Amino acid sequence: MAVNEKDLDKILNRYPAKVKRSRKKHILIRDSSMGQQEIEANTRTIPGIMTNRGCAFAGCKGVVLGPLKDVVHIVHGPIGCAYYSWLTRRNKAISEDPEKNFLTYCVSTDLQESDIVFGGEKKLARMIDEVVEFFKPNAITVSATCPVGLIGDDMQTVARIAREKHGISITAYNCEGYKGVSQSAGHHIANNGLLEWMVGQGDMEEPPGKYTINILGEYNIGGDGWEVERVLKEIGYNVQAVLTGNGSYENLINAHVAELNLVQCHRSINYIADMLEKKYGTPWLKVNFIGIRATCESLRNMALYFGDEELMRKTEEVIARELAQIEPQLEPYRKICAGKTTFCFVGGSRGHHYQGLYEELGIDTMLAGYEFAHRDDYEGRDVLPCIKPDADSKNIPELHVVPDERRYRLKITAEKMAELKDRIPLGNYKGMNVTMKDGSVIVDDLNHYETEEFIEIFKPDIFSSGIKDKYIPQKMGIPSKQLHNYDYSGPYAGFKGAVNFARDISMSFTTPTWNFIDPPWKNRPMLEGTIQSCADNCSE
Ligand code: CFM
Repeated sequence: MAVNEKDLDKILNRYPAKVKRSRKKHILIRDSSMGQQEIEANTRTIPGIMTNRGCAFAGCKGVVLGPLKDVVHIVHGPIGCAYYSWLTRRNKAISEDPEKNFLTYCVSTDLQESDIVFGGEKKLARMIDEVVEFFKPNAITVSATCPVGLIGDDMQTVARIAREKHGISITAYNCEGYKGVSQSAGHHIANNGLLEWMVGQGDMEEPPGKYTINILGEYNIGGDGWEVERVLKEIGYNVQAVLTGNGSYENLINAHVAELNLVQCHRSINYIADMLEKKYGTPWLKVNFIGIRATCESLRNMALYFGDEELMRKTEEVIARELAQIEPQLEPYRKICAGKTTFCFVGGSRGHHYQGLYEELGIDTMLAGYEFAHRDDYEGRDVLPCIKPDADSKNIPELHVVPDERRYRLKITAEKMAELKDRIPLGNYKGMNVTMKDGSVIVDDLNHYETEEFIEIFKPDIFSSGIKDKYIPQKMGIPSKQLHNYDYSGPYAGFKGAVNFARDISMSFTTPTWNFIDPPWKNRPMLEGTIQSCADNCSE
């Protein structure tokens, strides 16, 4: 089933004219003959539209900072924001020292009406004292929710005084929910804080071993990061820090010693990847450990970067061994999945990352998009100079980063860097659009109404979704697979993760549940008519 401009118009015509004009810019029909197709992204959702987006607080505390396990993350605000961002993302963590894993706690200043009227600074200061006394964490972060910004609590000063008092890292993040158009703003705020206050605070001067890397933008959802690390360690890599899945302040402060930074989720972490290159001279490589082909390619690109024969040999050996193990396991699932179709709509990176894995199972992506990504995640980083800053993006501070006088050093020569850039995505990401098939649809900030309409057009066999949208397709008789928290399953990354994914998707297709529900179009009459009043022609 293909879609054309007329079909799109039919969907958009239900909107008021102004809304239609706006939404039209967020939807593309992929046509490679048109070269770079521009899409509008990272702009405010129109009030009244049922979006799946979150807020800046979610992006800062929930996504980027929250997974650091040896840190107590204080939510400064009313209890709801803390409660609903408590353990819902399935970013797993395990600590050698169980006393230093605080992720299971929900810590909040629980602001009451009197605090909103008279200010919450004293309460916050008291809470920090208590947290230090009870938990003795390696660090504390304080994230602001909406009312804190409105009443003007000076969290930065509270944090500075507490830092001096307790002698540990205590940092505050002005990530009020309304700051920016989505959680994406919060990613940026958190990236700034990690660079300013954490990375580089350790005293390591040299990498602790050969092939020392950091993994950026891997959050260990359902254990993804563990599967990736298993393979990397087997090849011989030394993972210094992960930002931030199963990550720790303890390792993060020495992240400056890495020879290479891997970037898994470009959207949430590209800021610090760039800033680390400027400050320490560490290049970043775009990787994707979702999907078998993408995993193999990422591993091979890493080996090319280090340019070591032994590393390349070991990489091929591990790839061959892993493939021999998983291929027979995938076989029965491939038979179930062959010829099926999907929608792949996730937050900021997975809408792209999962398409390759679907393809390997024989599943075609008809529609894809991101909730809150920016134009570069669709069109590639070459578009960055063309993106005009607006009032919302100017709201988030840009750090002015300069090379660290003592620690900056080029990890590879400038010539080698230039040569590698032609061959591998070093410091570059080409975005989602180029990998999508002609005729497929790309939608930014897909909403509930459009979801229903596109489902009726394409009738996909499965829908990749989050908690807010998953019940729309399910009520229409179409299985959905949450690609945010994996519906309590996972890991889906790397080699073994691909088998888990194939199994879960196959179960969705084969469960008899769907025999009990009919999609709306099944019972709808083929012909539609209207009944006219007979008043004009009738004699009575
Ligand atoms: Fe990156 Fe993520 Fe994603 Fe994201 Fe998220 Fe997430 Fe996501 Mo949900 S950091 S952009 S803000 S890959 S929580 S682990 S699944 S929307 S596509």
